[in-house]
Amino acid sequence: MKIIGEKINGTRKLVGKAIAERDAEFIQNLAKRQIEGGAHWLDVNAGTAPDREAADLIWLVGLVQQVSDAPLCLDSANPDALRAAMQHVTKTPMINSISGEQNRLNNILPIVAEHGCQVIALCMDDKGIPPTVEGRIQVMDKVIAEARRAGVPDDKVYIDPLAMTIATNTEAARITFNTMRALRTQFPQAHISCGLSNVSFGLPVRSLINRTFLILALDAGMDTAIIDPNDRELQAALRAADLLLGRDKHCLGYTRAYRAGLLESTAPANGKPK
Ligand code: THG
Repeated sequence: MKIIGEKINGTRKLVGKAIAERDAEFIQNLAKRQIEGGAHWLDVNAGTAPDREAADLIWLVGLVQQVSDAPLCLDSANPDALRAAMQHVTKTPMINSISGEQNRLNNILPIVAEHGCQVIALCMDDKGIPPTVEGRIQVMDKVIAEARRAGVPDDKVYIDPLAMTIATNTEAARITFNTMRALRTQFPQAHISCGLSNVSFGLPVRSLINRTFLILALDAGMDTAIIDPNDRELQAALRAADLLLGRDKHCLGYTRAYRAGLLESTAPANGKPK
């Protein structure tokens, strides 16, 4: 599975403060640590203040690129901010995101097509997030058709079926997993991605729910996730699940992670003598 590091997100309190105060060291540390944790892309979200977003995003892009060669995942719904940031990236970034919303199809999809970007596509439109699997697939039928028409091939699209909180609807995760299974069949060349943390919103021990969701989503066909790469338990669960699902040839990823000391939890799990 590929990892998009979630931490440089201006909607998080401390990151928002670091952006407002131009605290370069704070942001660059987040970038470096996530790369050490194995992130393949770094999500960069400048927050949602319309008057500052473009300038803040450009500042973040420059800083992150000083300490990391990883491609960025530009997380914004604002076409002007995205276009501005595109002028400053050194590697072709992933764009997060398009959806069935007309504004995004009209104004963000052309940026994706013009620059040959990979793109996250959300299963929602101007009417919101459809409550059923069928509704989410219908939205994606339209988005993929528009993407193809614009010249964006399916294998550059990372479909996000959207994870809603389980606290208010205990069917929410099952709908997400079933949507993933349907997407796998419908769009075999496309990738399937997801941001996990919404699913546990409002419940205690969120990390337990998040990592269990991750394992079930991997079985449903997810190949990319927006996560905290520095969450050890999440990483260990991920490697074991990849192994058990036959996605780790010769157990190489697992044994390498073991030798790097990444798999032992901090508490003894099974009482096995050392
Ligand atoms: N889909 C897509 N993009 C997304 C989301 C999605 N971008 C934003 C969000 N959802 C994913 N990013 C985050 C970033 C941080 C957190 C949650 C989601 C978060 N972090 C904890 C905090 O701020 O306290 C710290 C880490 C943790 O506890 O795991 O909550 O769904 N396409």
